[in-house]
Amino acid sequence: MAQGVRSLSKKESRLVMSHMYVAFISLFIGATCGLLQTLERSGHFQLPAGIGYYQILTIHGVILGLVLTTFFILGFMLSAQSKTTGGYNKTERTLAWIAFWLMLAGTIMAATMILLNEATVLFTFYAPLQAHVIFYIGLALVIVGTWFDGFVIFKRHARFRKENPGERTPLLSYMAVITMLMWQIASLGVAITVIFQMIPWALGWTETMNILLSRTLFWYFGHPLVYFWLLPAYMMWYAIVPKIIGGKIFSDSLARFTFILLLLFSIPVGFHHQLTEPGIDPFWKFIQVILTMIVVIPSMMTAFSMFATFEARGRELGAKGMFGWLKKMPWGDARFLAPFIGMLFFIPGGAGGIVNASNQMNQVVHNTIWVTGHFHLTVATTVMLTFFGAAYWLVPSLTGRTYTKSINKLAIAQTILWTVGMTIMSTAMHIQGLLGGPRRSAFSTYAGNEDTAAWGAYQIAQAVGGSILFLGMVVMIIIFINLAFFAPKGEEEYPIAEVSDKAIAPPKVFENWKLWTAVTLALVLFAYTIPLIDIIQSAPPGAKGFKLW
Ligand code: HAS
Repeated sequence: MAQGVRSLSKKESRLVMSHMYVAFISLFIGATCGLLQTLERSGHFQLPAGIGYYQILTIHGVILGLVLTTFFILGFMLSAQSKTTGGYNKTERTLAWIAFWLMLAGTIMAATMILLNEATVLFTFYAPLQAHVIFYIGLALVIVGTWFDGFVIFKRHARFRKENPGERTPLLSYMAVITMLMWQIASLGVAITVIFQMIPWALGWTETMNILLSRTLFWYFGHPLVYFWLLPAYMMWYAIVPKIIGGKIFSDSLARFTFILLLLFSIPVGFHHQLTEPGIDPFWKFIQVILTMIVVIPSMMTAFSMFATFEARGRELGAKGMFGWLKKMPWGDARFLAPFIGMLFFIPGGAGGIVNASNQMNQVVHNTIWVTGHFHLTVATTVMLTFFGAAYWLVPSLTGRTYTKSINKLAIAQTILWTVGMTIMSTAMHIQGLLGGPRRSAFSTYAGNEDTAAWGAYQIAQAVGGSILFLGMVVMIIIFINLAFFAPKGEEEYPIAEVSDKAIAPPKVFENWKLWTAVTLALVLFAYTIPLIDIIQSAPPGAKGFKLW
């Protein structure tokens, strides 16, 4: 039998593919729950066997938002770093496996509790909703697991610099370091609330907790969490999509600078999720709204960079005018089409984010299903379509198989299904949100109320969109299984673009990790110290001094 050629060593391919199996099993479970939710909200379907709406919603959010993303992202980043730096040594691989098993054990613990209806607390697990302690311990294990991966990524990058003095570090490894640095700093917040507040409370050691503090620590982590989803998609846009279209990276320095800005400004902005929350001084909300508007800039730089890449390639192929490049792109290749549609969806997704962050407008949309529409455009389309596009080359390149024309056709169909389904569902969510429709709310909670009659049509539209998305998910799973186990053996390229000859070399200061870590921490301290002191000192019931509970 013909042997396939893998893009990474067999050991590393196995490591990365283990992450991919968990990610795609999660896609199946989570998206199935998503379909059930939209059907139940349409008012024409009731969940069987006494299963509760909020239980399904918790599985959907945790499995897709936390598990699928984390496993896919870490798998992808390990593969990209290994590919561009020359591979991991035994210690690094062992640490990455420890990370994988810790995350998997944590996931199984948390998922079991949700399935037993002992952790119906949604993906944000806000107190006073309380879960079984095993759920929180599971979450803590997942986070600790990701820290191990972070150390592997830092260590490998440092080893590359030591072994290749004076040489430019690989762009994808650099971006992975920034992503994990942001993640390690941000996840401290959620780790603190889980370990010091939630676990003692769930064990009954403490009767109450400072809820505002726990929500603030959660959102200190929650916004960088959404950038933890976005940055790997940006890695693919900057370094991989140019290769797929036959072009080059427009500017290595611009890409690195964008990532530095994302590191600096994605953490001190959590209050934009708490704009309607009493107990936080409006001045500090205002400061964090300004910082939120600043973190929009690196996304604008990314848009600019992508346009430049497309235009430069288009002109090489003879395109004229500002949008002539559109005719020259490989539309028939799903490895390009999927991430490109992801980019397109980020235009309304990002605009919606700016609406959310604008204090007055936030009062209109907060806690409405508009917000759900926003994150289905951003994470569920921009990020997911980019990840699907990557899976089409990543999986066969790791399994020593090929991405055939027939699979590509199926992948185009999946991209179209996802685009159509998400357009219908998220548009309906945005409109229903503007009409005041609440998010996270089962049909039964407002059925029969005359004031809410206008929402009905939008909920049916969401069920139609959700059903199309479900089909898209099934097609994606078929493609994944095919690429992992059945596609013809061969060699599939791991596409990484070269930097354009016209681009200048990045300045040395970009590798000054002490500086960037210090500036990040300084911004965090600036944005959070005084409000946190306030939140702790003014904790009810009239407590003075340090009060976690
Ligand atoms: Fe958000 C809530 C603000 C981006 C995810 N967001 C959420 C929640 C999630 C989420 C999950 O300020 C709900 C959390 C919960 O459960 O409560 N968000 C923003 C802002 C941005 C933003 C300012 N969000 C994201 C991304 C996410 C995500 C990215 C996931 C991946 N978000 C908020 C706020 C809330 C919020 C408030 C709280 C709402 C509330 O009240 O609860 C910005 O980062 C957006 C910047 C993006 C841009 C777009 C740049 C466009 C590009 C595409 C270029 C296209 C090309 C193709 C090249 C400015 C890069 C062009 C081709 C042609 C042919 C034209």
